[in-house]
Amino acid sequence: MSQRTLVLLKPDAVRRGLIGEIIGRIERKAGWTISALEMRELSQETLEQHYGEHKGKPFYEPLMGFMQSGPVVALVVEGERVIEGLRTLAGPTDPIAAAPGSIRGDYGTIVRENLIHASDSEESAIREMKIFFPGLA
Ligand code: RTP
Ligand code: MG
Repeated sequence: MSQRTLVLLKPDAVRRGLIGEIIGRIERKAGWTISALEMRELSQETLEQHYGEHKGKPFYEPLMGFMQSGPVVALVVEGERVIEGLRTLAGPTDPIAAAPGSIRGDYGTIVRENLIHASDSEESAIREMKIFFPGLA
């Protein structure tokens, strides 16, 4: 089942020079392709749309600040079961709980600065792709 998902390489990944490493892992998965890619800084409005489900939680404001601490790389990735697959490749939210071999498990230690976002469902993917790539068919 071919799907599309929205991925963000968070500001820590960009700052630490891990763009190539992370995109390389995605590209090496059989049959997955990158169908859109852009580096950009995120406005408060864009972030509120993206992370609105977390508004009011204790980590929300620090998350907003972190996500605006530098540019991110936004991508749409397309391929077989890519929504579940990218969540697996990223690993759990807490990098210390993430297995080595996953992106968060290999490179992260801090929950907030966990390198990558990937849509968590088909519904989220459609919603998030519209936020970051409104022109995408
Ligand atoms: P994401 O949405 O970024 O792909 O991450 P996720 O689904 O694994 O985790 P989620 O619960 O949606 O949380 C969104 C992001 O907020 C930061 N966070 N900080 N306790 C904390 O300090 C905390 N909890 C979450 C992380 O950057 C997390 O990825
Ligand atoms: Mg999430």
